[in-house]
Amino acid sequence: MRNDTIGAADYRTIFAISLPSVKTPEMKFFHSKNKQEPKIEKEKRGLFSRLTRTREGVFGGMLGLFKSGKLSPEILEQIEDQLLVADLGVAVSQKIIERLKNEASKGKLTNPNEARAILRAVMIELVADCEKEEPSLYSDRPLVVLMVGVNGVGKTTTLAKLAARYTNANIPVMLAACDTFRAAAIEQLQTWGDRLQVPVIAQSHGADAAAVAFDAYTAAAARGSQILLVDTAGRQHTHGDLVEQLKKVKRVMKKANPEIPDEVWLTVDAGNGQNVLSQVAHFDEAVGLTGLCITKLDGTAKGGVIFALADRFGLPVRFIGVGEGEADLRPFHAEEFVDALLPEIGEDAE
Ligand SMILES: Nc1nc2c(ncn2[C@@H]2O[C@H](COP(=O)(O)OP(=O)(O)OP(=O)(O)O)[C@@H](O)[C@H]2O)c(=O)[nH]1
Ligand SMILES: [Mg+2]
Repeated sequence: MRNDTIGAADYRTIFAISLPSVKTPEMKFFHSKNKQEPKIEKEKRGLFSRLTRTREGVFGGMLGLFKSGKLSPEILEQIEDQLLVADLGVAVSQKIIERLKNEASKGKLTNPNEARAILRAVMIELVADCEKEEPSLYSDRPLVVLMVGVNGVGKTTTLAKLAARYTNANIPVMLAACDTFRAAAIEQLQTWGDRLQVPVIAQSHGADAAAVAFDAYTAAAARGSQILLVDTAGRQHTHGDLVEQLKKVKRVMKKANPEIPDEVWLTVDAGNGQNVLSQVAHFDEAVGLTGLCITKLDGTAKGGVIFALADRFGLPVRFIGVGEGEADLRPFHAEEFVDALLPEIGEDAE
């Protein structure tokens, strides 16, 4: 039976993904194009297979350390080393160690299963506040998301994955090619636009990025787009001119509508480890961040950096990138993420 028109709530249930709600008195309807959207179990399995490096490289071995049922100082030291390898950072690693010691002193840590349960609880606690509802859409103007970050972290790819995600839910998207700095950046975005059949507003290489952003918002509002995703040039946060240009993009956007951008998302590469902490601090100071996208979790054993970020900044983790394809983007769910990092006992931990 064909069922092309389904309500947003039904859509969420059927496809088990959280989509943004729409700020409108009347109900918005999403049309399903993609009947093959993964169910939550499939998504979970997918995530599990993508986080193999951090899970097997770090947490599997670590749970094995609890086999003796004793938490000697040497074992605690090895556990801390493993946590540091996964890039949870010193502060978070020490918090976890303290918790383990505390539970051990109550006699609650006598085997790997108990260790897993305690680790799971403490890790979920650490990142629970980073899981947030997706921002609501507006009925009368596009939601504007400004994507920022240093070179090569995956901003443009993440933006394209987001465009695919919204397009699949029949939410009209527009892209703004505001990376006018790097040669070929505009073409890269246009290629994605062609592939996803999403309009791209662009000028030529070297054009004023702020002017492109202004035009793109005007076009998106005129054409009834519900989301405008703005690509920007990869810049080192220490590169003063480019940071100023980014601030200008934000300022000029506000001339089109003082409320925009609604969201400023910093993309960081999980493989960059603790360096991402200074990236977040600098970009937050320069343009005010409302969320993070954490990419390349599939290619690194440093997936623990999310815990360090949560501990230090507490910013929402909007999405995680687990591959190069357009479907390799997941909303961040604390429990699902931790479950994908911790092997079941009798599996990798043996
Ligand atoms: N394995 C993996 N690769 C990714 C992921 N996200 C992005 N990439 C790859 O990272 C590389 C850089 O991605 P871009 O999206 O061009 O990065 P960018 O931040 O826009 O780069 P600049 O515009 O040069 O600053 C590309 O080869 C992407 O395919 C991810 O989640 N996993
Ligand atoms: Mg780019």
